[in-house]
Amino acid sequence: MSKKLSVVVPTFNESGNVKELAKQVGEALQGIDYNIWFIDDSNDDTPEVLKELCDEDSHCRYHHREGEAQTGLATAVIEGFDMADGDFLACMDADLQHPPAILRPMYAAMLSGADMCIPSRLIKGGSDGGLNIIRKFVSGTARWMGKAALPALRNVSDPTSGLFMFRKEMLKDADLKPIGWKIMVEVLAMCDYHLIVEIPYEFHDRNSGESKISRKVTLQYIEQLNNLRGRGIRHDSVIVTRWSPKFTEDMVRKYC
Ligand SMILES: Nc1nc2c(ncn2[C@@H]2O[C@H](COP(=O)(O)OP(=O)(O)OP(=O)(O)O)[C@@H](O)[C@H]2O)c(=O)[nH]1
Ligand SMILES: [Mg+2]
Repeated sequence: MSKKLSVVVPTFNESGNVKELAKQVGEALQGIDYNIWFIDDSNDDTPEVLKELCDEDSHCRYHHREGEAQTGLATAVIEGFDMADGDFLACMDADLQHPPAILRPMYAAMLSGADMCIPSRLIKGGSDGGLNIIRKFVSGTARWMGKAALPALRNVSDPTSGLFMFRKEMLKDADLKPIGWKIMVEVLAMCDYHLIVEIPYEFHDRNSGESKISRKVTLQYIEQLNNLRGRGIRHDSVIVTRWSPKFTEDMVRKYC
């Protein structure tokens, strides 16, 4: 039986990106049963653009949050995970830094039996898209801190990104506490899983609009790691497999 995929996309002032993202996701997932859930906290015209998009494209849904007690990226993604009806859930940024074409090999990895697929910029065939030295340093430090604090992150090459796919069932008994931006770190520490597949991908420059990253996000990450050190569950039998670019192509041909 075919497996449905829901792609959850958090949005904050991304009106210049959402239509292009939906188009590219549609091209990537031809023949696959999928939908896209935009969870939006914008204060510009993004909700109007999302409404238009959802009227035009039956694969798209959106939920605009206003005046809710909690806003922010983490609560948006977790709300999206709760609302989405896919067997597999993916999380992807709206600004096209995560190329939508990667969704097809991620889906193939899930069909091959993975519990989670984590694309990586840092394995053979991947690239960070020429991040400047400061962003490289910040991102490297975040990874180092995460791995030092949490054993669950140690065998994963790119555990702090916002791009991943997993079986929705994994959320059933997981106690996710949405603080900050690093949802995948929370999933890796709190969910039960056995097989992770890593596939290479090329990170891109933001397509349009501005970055929302701030110093507060860094402080929240430290708070999150500290909190997860006490709460994280044991992962005794996890296997992390890395696919080469060639093997990834073969698996797409086999499964999709
Ligand atoms: N719903 C929601 N989405 C958010 C919020 N803050 C950021 N986002 C979205 O989260 C994703 C990641 O944010 P970015 O600003 O691209 O962060 P980044 O990729 O680390 O920074 P850049 O590399 O500069 O783009 C984007 O899709 C944003 O629109 C928020 O408060 N609420
Ligand atoms: Mg971005």
